[in-house]
Amino acid sequence: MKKNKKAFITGITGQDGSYLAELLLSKDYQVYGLLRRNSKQSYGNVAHLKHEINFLLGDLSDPACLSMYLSQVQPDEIYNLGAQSHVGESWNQPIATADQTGLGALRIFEAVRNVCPKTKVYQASTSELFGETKVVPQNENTPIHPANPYAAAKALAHFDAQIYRKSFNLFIATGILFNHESPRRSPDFVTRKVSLAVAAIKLGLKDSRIPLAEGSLPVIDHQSKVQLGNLEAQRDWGFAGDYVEAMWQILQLDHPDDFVVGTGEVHTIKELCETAFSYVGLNWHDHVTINPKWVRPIETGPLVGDASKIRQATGWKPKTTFKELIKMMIDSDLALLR
Ligand code: NAP
Ligand code: G4F
Repeated sequence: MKKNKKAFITGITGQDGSYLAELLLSKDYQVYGLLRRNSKQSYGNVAHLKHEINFLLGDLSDPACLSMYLSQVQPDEIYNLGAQSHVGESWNQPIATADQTGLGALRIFEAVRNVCPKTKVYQASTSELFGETKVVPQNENTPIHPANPYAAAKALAHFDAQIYRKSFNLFIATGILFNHESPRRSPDFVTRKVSLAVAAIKLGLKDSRIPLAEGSLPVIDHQSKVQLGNLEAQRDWGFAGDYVEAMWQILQLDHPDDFVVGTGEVHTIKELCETAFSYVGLNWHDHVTINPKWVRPIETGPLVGDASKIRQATGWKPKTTFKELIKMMIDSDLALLR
């Protein structure tokens, strides 16, 4: 009889965790998800799947619970997506970020080494590893040069993934993913902050139905403007649904390796605003203002991914264009706020 594969996902309530859980369930995996206990017993982005996922209450800060669960479940695959994933916030919470984002990964690798050394592990690395690089586009050989506490924590996890792979012959692969977004993205990130603002302004909302973004402020201010930071920053934005396919592909290979995942296309925050506001017939100049509070002490980039290696190894390529992604997010936010 064919055995269903077992996958253990950390960060299952987040954006990527939810798309990955859907993908693996569609492939008949048994899905186990590490769920942080919270006072509201909320399931985040996987509330719609709560009867299909085996939730295990725990935390990446607790090595005992990680070893216990991995020893009990003996998963075929682990996807370590759990992290304090907000770059701006990492300057305010550097120690928590180092612990969850950096040491959290190391605790997973240690548990795997001790209790399930045959399990394949995917580590969520990031384009932020390249930081202030002047090399464009970036690939797996581009020097690592973190420029914020989040990136430093991810660099620790990335280097340990490579060290544990070589030292203990473990299958630990990394995906160096460039920015990927979706209607499930938290409003703390710039694409969703903008898509929510566009929808709220288009619908003329001025009340408590307007969602909260960074610093728990409404996404638009009393003048119906969205307050942003650096409009010149450049990012390579793809769709999260496409990128979880790449994560799965990376673990289906015979050997663990590091893979850049991106679209190869770069846009400024200004272009994001122009595309988003013009989609609903508005001029972004009328609705965007700068608040220095959202300008970071050090900006990274331009971050642009050269995904030739994964394309060659697995055939993976992004399916969703930048414009399609922005439209998808705005359509979803218009429906949400209506
Ligand atoms: P996200 O939406 O912020 O989700 C983060 C997840 O991590 C949430 O489920 C969160 O749980 C969980 N988490 C945080 N601290 C934890 C802890 N101590 N113990 C257990 N779980 C914890 O992030 P995402 O966008 O899905 O990204 C997934 C991963 O890919 C992250 O590691 C991120 O750094 C990395 N990454 C993301 C991108 C991107 O553009 N999205 C690009 C490159 C790399 P709660 O719901 O309980 O908070
Ligand atoms: O949307 P962001 O906050 O994403 P950022 O910093 O690139 O990080 C995301 O992608 C990384 C991969 O490269 C992941 F590793 C990480 O976990 C996360 O998912 O900011 C994007 C850009 C930045 O240059 C920022 O300075 O947008 C600029 N920006 C301009 N105004 C803003 C704002 N960012 C935010 N969050 N809010 C603003 O008002």
